[in-house]
Order: sequence, then structure tokens, then C-alpha cells
Amino acid sequence: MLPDPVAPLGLAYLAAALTDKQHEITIADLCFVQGDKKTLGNTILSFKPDIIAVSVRNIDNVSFPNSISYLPFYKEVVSWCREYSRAPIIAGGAGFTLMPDDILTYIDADYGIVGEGEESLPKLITAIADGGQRIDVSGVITRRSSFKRQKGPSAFLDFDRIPFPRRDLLDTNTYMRYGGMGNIQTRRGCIGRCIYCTYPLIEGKAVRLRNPQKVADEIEYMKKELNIDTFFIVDAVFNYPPENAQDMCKELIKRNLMVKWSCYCSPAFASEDLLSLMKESGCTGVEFGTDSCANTVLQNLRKDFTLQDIIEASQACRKADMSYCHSLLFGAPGETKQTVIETLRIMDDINPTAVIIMTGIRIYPGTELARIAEMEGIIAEREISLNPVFYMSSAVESSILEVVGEYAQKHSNCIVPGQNIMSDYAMQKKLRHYGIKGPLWEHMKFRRQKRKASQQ
Ligand code: B12
Repeated sequence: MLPDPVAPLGLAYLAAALTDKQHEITIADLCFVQGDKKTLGNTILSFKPDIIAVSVRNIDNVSFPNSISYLPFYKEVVSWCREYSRAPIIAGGAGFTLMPDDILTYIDADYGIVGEGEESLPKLITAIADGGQRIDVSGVITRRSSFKRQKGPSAFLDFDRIPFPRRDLLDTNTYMRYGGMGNIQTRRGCIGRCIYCTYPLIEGKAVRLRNPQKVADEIEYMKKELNIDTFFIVDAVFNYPPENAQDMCKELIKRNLMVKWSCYCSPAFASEDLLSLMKESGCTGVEFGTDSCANTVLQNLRKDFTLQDIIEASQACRKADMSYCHSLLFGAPGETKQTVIETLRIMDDINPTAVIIMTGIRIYPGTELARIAEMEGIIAEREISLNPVFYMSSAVESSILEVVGEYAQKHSNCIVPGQNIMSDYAMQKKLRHYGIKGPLWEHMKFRRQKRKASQQ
């Protein structure tokens, strides 16, 4: 399975919220099963649900040019549910939240919830149990009503008060075996203004923090009860605000839990002090959403850092002996052959553990990029629908795949998912088979060491 299988943390949160309200729950996870329909059918027939909730996390692989849509599979799953049960079907999830009306109609669900589900889902279930005549729950859409994006999703919740996710309902051992890590969330929301990004639409524009002690309690439980010793922090940006990130690390160091973890970081707040503390608390690698090294492009994308920050964050990683990866995104408004070459040249200088390159920027409704694309006559915002459309600066449209492909062939630290370069199923399977944990890009350094040794 490519990319790595990822445990359905969102469902585990919903299960906890429903347990709190005395509902009986089961999770039918189709990630590892052969003959999905039969497995799902057996679960439905034995559990006899009154409500079925479907989590739509990924709608596609966001990889240009090898774009794959997952929505036909969700549609099929909903049709299987209907074959085995007459229970109303509610859809939700990160992917769902991005185009709720279109997805609801396409997969043929009865209700949808936009955004976080911990509060809305129990309320919707109660409303349905009461006859479903009056549904006044924020974030809910039905086949007749439509969600008005300008109102935002359901009210953003106080994240610190939400109960721990019910990982006991998930097959965490299998996720560890094939995915190499567990997952945990320490904050929700993102203050970034990146023109293409969906995170503020999904999680809100303000950061909602959890108490570091509670996060450490959850990690301690994961380690002691579920044997999860390696995990990914799924926060949009772990190192903002830096003070909270520091407190988080200090709490882990104090408890001496001997866990390993990795996360997304912004180059803007990646000081050597923080990175050293992160390393001491078990962090093995950070992934920077760098996108470009050309200041003009960074400005156009409304990134909140500059080339200088990228260089300094990279130096700080080296000093803290932290593996680090820069994710690049080529094709932004204002991208030229020059800005691409400049960015790749700076990657040569910086020489990070890994460079992940995506070409073309997926356009989602509700983002500034959608408005730019409409203004430039590429696509009207209301027409952006289930078929992925990618923004690509016309100045690089014809050359970018070749330039990136050539660069990747010469650089053993380079991963290009859209062109299947260093990102294939066989390699992933082999590494996981040998018990390699954590993000696979962290292991590029061993590949490079091997290549260097063979050249000597
Ligand atoms: C962290 C992350 C990753 C990490 C995950 C690491 C790990 N081990 O967990 C990595 C880097 C591996 C990753 C990979 C991918 N990711 Co990702 N990822 C995220 C991110 C930032 C957070 C996801 C998360 O865990 N959130 C925390 C949980 C608790 O929240 P949640 O799942 O959204 O659940 C809440 C709500 O959505 C809702 N909810 C969820 N299910 C349901 C169901 C019902 C019925 C209801 C009512 C509500 C509901 O309630 C939950 C609790 O509040 C999101 C962006 C974001 N900000 O959400 C992208 C995101 C989900 N990823 C995305 C994608 C595409 C992918 C990949 C396919 C990319 C690729 N080609 O490799 C893979 C797929 C991996 C997989 N097997 O699923 C897209 C999905 C949209 C799309 N276009 O499809 C997102 C939205 C980013 C984006 N581009 O906008 N990802």
C-alpha cells in the first residue's frame, strides 16, 4: 500500500466522543483486509448498526501527473453499506470537508459533517434518533441543504477538553508493522496563510493547544499499553508556538519515555535550542513545508518565512544533529525556470537528509489559489470539483517534469512521488519488512552512505 498506511486517528476521536455519550460502537477498518465487501458485510450483519459513519480522509493522492482518485472506492463502500443495512449513512473527515456537497452527492451518503466531528456527530445521531425532522447542528449538511463555506465548519472545539482517542478499537499492531509509526495530535489549527493550503479550512485559523502533560499522558499510554514507541505528530506545524513545543519536549524528557517521533515544522521558528530539545526528547526528523527557495515565490505563496530562514533552520538541524527534509512544491504563481533552478541549487548547498518534490499545486475551493486560478481564467472556483485540477505556472509547464526528473536522477536524497522516483511500493515493503520505523525519508541518509561507500 502506497503511501504508508495511517491509523484512522479521526475515527478514534469520534469513537471516544460517542463512548462518552453511552453509544455502542465498532470500527470496520478496511485498510488491511482482502475482500473488503465481505468483511464489511459481516461486521454490519453482526453489529446491526442504527447509524453508519464513513470517514473520508483522502479524496485523492494529490500527485501530479500520476493523480489517483479514491472517491470511487468510497462510493462503492457506501453502496455495500446500503446492501447490508438500512441505517442512515453519515460522511465526514478531512477530505470530505474540502468539497462536502459534491462528495455527499457523489458517494450517495445521507448526511455529512464538515470539520471536527466530536461534538456534531453525537448531536446529529440524537437528532436522527428523534425522527430527523429538526436537524439544527452546526457543520451538518444533508442532501437537501447545502453547507455555506463562508460560515466555516462546525464551531472549533476546545481541543484540550476532548477525550483521548480510542486507539484500543484500532489494530495498532498492524499499523505499526506496515506503517512503522503511530500518530498523535498536540494542537489543532494553523495560523499560516499559504494560498493553496486547506489546513485552515479543516482545522481553523487559530491554534488550539493541548496541555503538554495530557499529551505526554497519551504518549505514555500508547507506549505502555499499545507498544507504540514511534509516532508522527500530525499537527500542521509542531514548532508554533515554539514555547508550547518546548514545554512538550521538556515533559517528554522528564518522563524518560524512550519514544521516537517526527513532525512537520516551519523554518520560521526552528531554532537550534528548540531542535536540540526536540532531539533530546526523541525526535528523529523534521519535515519542513519549504515549497521554494526563491523569495519572490515564497511571497506569492504567502509563506511566513524567507530563504534566510530556510538556510538558518537547516544549519540549526545540522548543529542539533537532526535529520531533516525539505518539501518543495513547484509551479506556483510567478514560478519561472530561474526560480526552480535557484531552489534546486540551494538544495544542493543545504544538502538536507531528503528533498521531496511535488510538481503542480492542487486547487481547492475556498483557498486564495482558487481565486487566482479563476482570475487567470484557468477554472472558475464553483467548477472545482472532484476531478483534481493542478495549478502550474505557464512559464514552467512544459519543462518542469523533465527538470525535476533529471535532478532526482542525480541526487540520491530526492523523492518525487508524482514520478514514482524513490517512492515505490516494493521499496516501502522491503524497508518495513526489516522493521524500519518512522518516516522512510529519514532513511535516505543510509542510502547515501551506501552509495558513497560504493564510489570509494
Ligand atoms: C498528518 C497528515 C499526514 C501524515 C500522516 C502521518 C500519520 N502517521 O498519521 C502523512 C504525511 C503520512 C500523510 C499522508 C497522506 N496524506 Co495527509 N494529512 C495529514 C494532516 C496534516 C493531518 C491528518 C490528521 O491526522 N489529523 C488529525 C485527525 C484527528 O483529524 P481527522 O482525521 O481530520 O478527523 C477529524 C475530522 O476530519 C472529523 N472526521 C473524521 N472522520 C470523520 C467521519 C465522520 C462520519 C464525521 C462526522 C467526522 C469525521 O472528525 C475528526 C476529529 O475531529 C491532514 C491535513 C489536515 N490538517 O487535516 C493531511 C491530509 C488529510 N492528507 C492528505 C493526503 C492527500 C495524504 C496522502 C494521500 C498524500 C500522499 N499522496 O502521500 C497520504 C495518505 C496517507 C494515508 N494512508 O492515509 C489530504 C487529504 C485531502 C485530499 N486531497 O485527498 C490532507 C487533507 C492534506 C491536504 N492536501 O489538504 N498525511
